[in-house]
Amino acid sequence: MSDHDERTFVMVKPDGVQRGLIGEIVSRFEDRGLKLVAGKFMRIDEELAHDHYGEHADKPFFEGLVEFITSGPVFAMVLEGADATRQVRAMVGETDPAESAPGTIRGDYGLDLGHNVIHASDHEDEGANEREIDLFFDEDEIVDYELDAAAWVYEDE
Ligand code: IDP
Ligand code: MG
Repeated sequence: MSDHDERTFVMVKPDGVQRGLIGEIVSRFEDRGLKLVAGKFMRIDEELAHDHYGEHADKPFFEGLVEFITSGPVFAMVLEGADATRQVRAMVGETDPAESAPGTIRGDYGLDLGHNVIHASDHEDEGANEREIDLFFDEDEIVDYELDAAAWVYEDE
């Protein structure tokens, strides 16, 4: 894989779906030059919620988090690009929308920690991107293609 092929996992949470923000959010990543290589509109079941948020199992907010993430459909996706995991997290903002800068997704669309619109793999958690992609997508659901715009996004593509 070239330097432009780092993959990361992103998901519009049930609040973002209900508020009609899927298109806005996907657009931001497209506009940035990131390549959409997988997408799935789905409902998360209890088991997947526990696997996905396992690191928070001991936290007081865990039960509420599982209830929220399973409460309605989500839009899960895989994005590819240079330094994708870190760049996407920067676009997402802080965990708490109230602490997130305007211009970030959480800073523009959220006000409440429990309803922060979007999930993205944590670049500070080594391998979280690959783990989360594997959890949500089969290998044959990830689409291999050339993004013509990449020749303009990257100087050396
Ligand atoms: P992240 O989504 O920015 O990576 P994490 O600390 O991994 O943040 O927490 C996972 C999710 O759990 C958050 O996105 C948020 O929805 C929820 N969460 C985190 N901390 C709290 C809290 O203190 N109260 C309620 N929900 C929380
Ligand atoms: Mg996290």
